Amino acid sequence: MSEETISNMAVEHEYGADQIQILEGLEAVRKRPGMYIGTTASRGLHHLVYEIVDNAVDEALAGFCDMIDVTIHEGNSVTVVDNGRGIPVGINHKAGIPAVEVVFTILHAGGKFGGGGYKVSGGLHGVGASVVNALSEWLEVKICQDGKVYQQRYERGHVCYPLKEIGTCDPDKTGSTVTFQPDKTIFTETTVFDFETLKIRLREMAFLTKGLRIILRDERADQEEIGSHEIGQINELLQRAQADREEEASGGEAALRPVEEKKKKAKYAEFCYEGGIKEFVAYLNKSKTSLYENILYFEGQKNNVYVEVSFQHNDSFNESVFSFVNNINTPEGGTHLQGFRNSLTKTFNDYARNAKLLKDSEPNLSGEDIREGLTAIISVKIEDPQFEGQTKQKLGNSEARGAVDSIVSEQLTYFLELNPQVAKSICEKSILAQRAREAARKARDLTRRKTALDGMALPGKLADCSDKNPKNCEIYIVEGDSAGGSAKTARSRATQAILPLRGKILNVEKARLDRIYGNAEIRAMITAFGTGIHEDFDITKLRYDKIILMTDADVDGAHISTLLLTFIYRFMPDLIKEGHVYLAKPPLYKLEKNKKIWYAYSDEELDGILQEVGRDQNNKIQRYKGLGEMDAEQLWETTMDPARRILLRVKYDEEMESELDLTFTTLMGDKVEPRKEFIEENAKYVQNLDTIG
Ligand code: TTJ
Repeated sequence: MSEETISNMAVEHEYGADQIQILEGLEAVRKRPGMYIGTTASRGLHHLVYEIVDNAVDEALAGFCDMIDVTIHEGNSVTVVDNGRGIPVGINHKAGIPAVEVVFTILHAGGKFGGGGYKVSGGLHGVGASVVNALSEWLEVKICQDGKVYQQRYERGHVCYPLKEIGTCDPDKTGSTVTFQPDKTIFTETTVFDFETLKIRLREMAFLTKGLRIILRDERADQEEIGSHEIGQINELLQRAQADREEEASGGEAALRPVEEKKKKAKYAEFCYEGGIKEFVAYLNKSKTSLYENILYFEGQKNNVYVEVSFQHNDSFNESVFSFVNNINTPEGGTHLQGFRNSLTKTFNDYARNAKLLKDSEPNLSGEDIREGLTAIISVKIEDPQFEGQTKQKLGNSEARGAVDSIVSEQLTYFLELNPQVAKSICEKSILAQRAREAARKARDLTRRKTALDGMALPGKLADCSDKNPKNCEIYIVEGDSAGGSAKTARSRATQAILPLRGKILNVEKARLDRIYGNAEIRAMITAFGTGIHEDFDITKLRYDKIILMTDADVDGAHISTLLLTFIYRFMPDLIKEGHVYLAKPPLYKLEKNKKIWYAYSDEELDGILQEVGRDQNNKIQRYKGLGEMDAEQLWETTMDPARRILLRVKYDEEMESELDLTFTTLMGDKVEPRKEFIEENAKYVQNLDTIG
C-alpha cells in the first residue's frame, strides 16, 4: 500500500468515527423532536423554515446579505436562498470536515464552528440548521463562493456524499441555497405549509431587520383545505364573522361571487422596510387614529446590547406593546420590557412636572396611564440571551434592562424638549387615563362591596351549576333571554351553568375602563368567571373549565361572538391561551323522514345526508335561524349534550400576537377604510375555515 492510500484510509477512518458521533447527535433529535422544536404539529413544521431563514438573517445582520427568497414547492419542500457570503466550505479543523457539513450535521453548531461572526438570531432556541436536517427526509445545500458552486445532500441527517464542486459561477455572485423536505414520519399531523403563517412571520422578520428584502413564493397548485373541527384561530373567526356582516350590509352581493374566485390564494409576498420597526409601528397603527404624526424611534448600543425602540400613541385605550429578543417575540416580556416601561414612566412624569402639566398636588401618572393607546416595538439584540419563566419566553439578562432604560430615557427626554406639542398631547391623554382609572377603581370598589366582583355574590341572571369542582363545570354564555330560558331548561344542572346576555354587548375596543366596568353584561361575566381581570387576573379562581359562547348561527350571532371574544382577549387573554374558551355550534338544519331525525351543521352536511336518504318529496327540512327556534330538547340534543354537541375551541398563536392585535383593532375599531381593505384582502382566506364537524 502506498503511503497516500494509508493516509487516505486514516482520514476516512477518522471521518467515519466522527460521523458515528454526529449521527448519534442527530438521532437524538429524531427520537425526541419535541425537545428541539417544541412540537411536531403544524407549528413545529413552520419552525423549520424560520430556523433556516434565521441563519440567513444572521448573515444580513452581519451586513453581508440583503435578500432572502423563500419558496414553497409542490409537495411541500421549501427552498431558502440568500445572497450572503455563502456558508464556509473550508475544512473545519476541529471536526476535520467542511464547515458547511458541520453546520448541518453537528448539533448546536452555530457561529462557533461556522467560521466566526456571532449568531444573534435565536430560531429554535438557537439549535440551528442541523435540527432541520435531522427532521428532513432530505436536505440539499448549494453554495456559491469564489466563482465555484458546491453542493451536498443529506437524508434524515445522513451525509449522502462529501461536499462536491458541481460547477462555476460569476465570482461576484455569492450566497447559500438550502432546500429541505420535512420528514412525514416525524411531522405526522401535517406536512402542509400555510402560506399565511409563513407570510406573517417573514413580514415580522423584515420589520425587525431594516433594509432586508424577504420574498415568499408558493408554487403549489391550489388545494382544498381541510378545516379543523376542534380549533378556531381567532384571527380567522373574526375575519369570517366580519366579512359575513359586510356582505349582508352590502345586500349579500359578495355571497354571489363564485366560490372559486374567493378561494384563490396568494402566491407571492415581498417585504422590505428601510424604516424597520418604525414601519412596524406604522403598520400596527394603520387602522387607528394616531394622537400625533411622529413615530418615535430610538436606537443605541450599551452593555453589549443593541437596542431599538419605536412607538406612537393612538386614541384607543389599549396598550399594544410587543418586545423581541434577537428577532424572537417575547410574549412574556422580561428585562428589556421593564427597562422600556421604567424609562417611559420616569421620563413622562419628569416632563409633566417640569412643564406644569401635572400640578404639585396631583399624584404621579402611572405607567398604565402613559401606555394607554400606546403602540410600541422594543427590539434588542444580545449575544447570550437567557430566557426565564415557565415557558422560557421571558428575557432575564439584567444588562438589557439598563441598556433600554438609559437609551430610551436619554433620547426621549431630548425628543420631548424638541416636540412640546407631542409631549403635551401624550401627557394630556395620560391625565385623562389617570382620571378614568380612578373612576374605574371607585366603580369597582363599589361593585366589590355591593354585588362583589370577588365571587361571593353571583349575578342574578346566572343559573349556576351545583357541582362545586370547577374542573367538571362549564358555563354557557347565551345570547338573548329566550334562548337563555331554553338553555336553562335543557341543561344538565350539575355541571352546566347558564348566563343569558341581553342583546349586543359593549365593544371594549371603543370604551374606556370606567365605562366597561359600568356595563352590566361585562360585570356579570367577570363575576361569574371568578378570575378577575388584567393584573388582578388569577386563573386558579376560574369557576368553570369551559366557557362556551352560544350564539345564533347567523350574522348577528357571529358578531356577538366576536364582541365577546374581544372582551375576553383584552381582559383575560390567558383564558384563551389556556384553552378554556369555546364556541358552541348549533345546527343549521333539521331533516325528518320516516320519523327519523337528522341534524346538519352545514350545507355540505345537509347535502351528504340527502345523498344518503334520497331527495324525496316527503323530506321535511327545517332551517334554524336562531337558537330560539329550537325547543329545550332539541337544544340539548344538538348543541349542549357533551356526547353529541360540537364545540370549537378558540385559540391563537402567541407568536403572532402583533398580527392578532391588528386584526382586533382593524375589525372592531372605528376606521372604515382599513376594515374594508382588510376584509377584501382576507375574504379569500377565511372561506375555508370550516367550523363545523
Ligand atoms: C459565517 O462566517 C463566514 C462567512 O459566512 C458566514 C455564514 O455562515 N454565512 C451564511 C450562512 N450565509 N447564509 C447562511 C445560511 C443560509 C441559509 C439559507 C441556511 C443556513 C443554514 C445558513
